[in-house]
Amino acid sequence: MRRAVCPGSFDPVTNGHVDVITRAAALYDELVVAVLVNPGKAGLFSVDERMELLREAVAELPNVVVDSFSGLLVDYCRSHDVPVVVKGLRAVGDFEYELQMAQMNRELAGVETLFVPTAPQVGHLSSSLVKQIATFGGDVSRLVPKAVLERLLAKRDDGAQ
Ligand code: COD
Repeated sequence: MRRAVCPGSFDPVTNGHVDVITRAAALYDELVVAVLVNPGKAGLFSVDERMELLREAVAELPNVVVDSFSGLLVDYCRSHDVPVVVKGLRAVGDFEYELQMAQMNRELAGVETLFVPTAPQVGHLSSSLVKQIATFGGDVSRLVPKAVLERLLAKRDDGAQ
């Protein structure tokens, strides 16, 4: 069985992530989307919320599983017998950082990285920009899955009270 992992913060999942996940899922028998648990960095959404939003976003992809991990990605890969990491690439900035991580992950554990170039219509999307725009009342309805939009609006309304 060919397996791969698509790791990230996913705080929250955007249409850019969904595009990469959908395309990667077509290449493997099973794709694990793994949310990093980072105790040093509180996100807007808890890890459980991120996983729930991811599950809703990929509900129509039967071979995608959502999980979380802490520590090194290569340790997750080793313990779950996953030989490939899939990453999305938006621009040169992504490439420099992602290349370094890919080389390190290969050196540490022989884990290979597959880069999926972003689709032009979502290449400008990032979770941080989406959060910023939503916080200040901008329209992110075309940038995120429906469930994420609803949660962002609810969080904004809570904050405004
Ligand atoms: N189009 C295409 N790809 C996109 C888009 C988009 N619009 N938006 C995001 N992506 C890609 C990103 O390039 C990334 O590959 C992935 O989707 C996830 O993005 P984020 O922003 O949710 O997550 P990151 O970049 O914060 O995740 C970083 C990791 C958690 C993967 C990384 O820090 C990690 O592996 N940490 C574990 C600790 C570890 O092993 N460290 C040593 C590394 S050598």
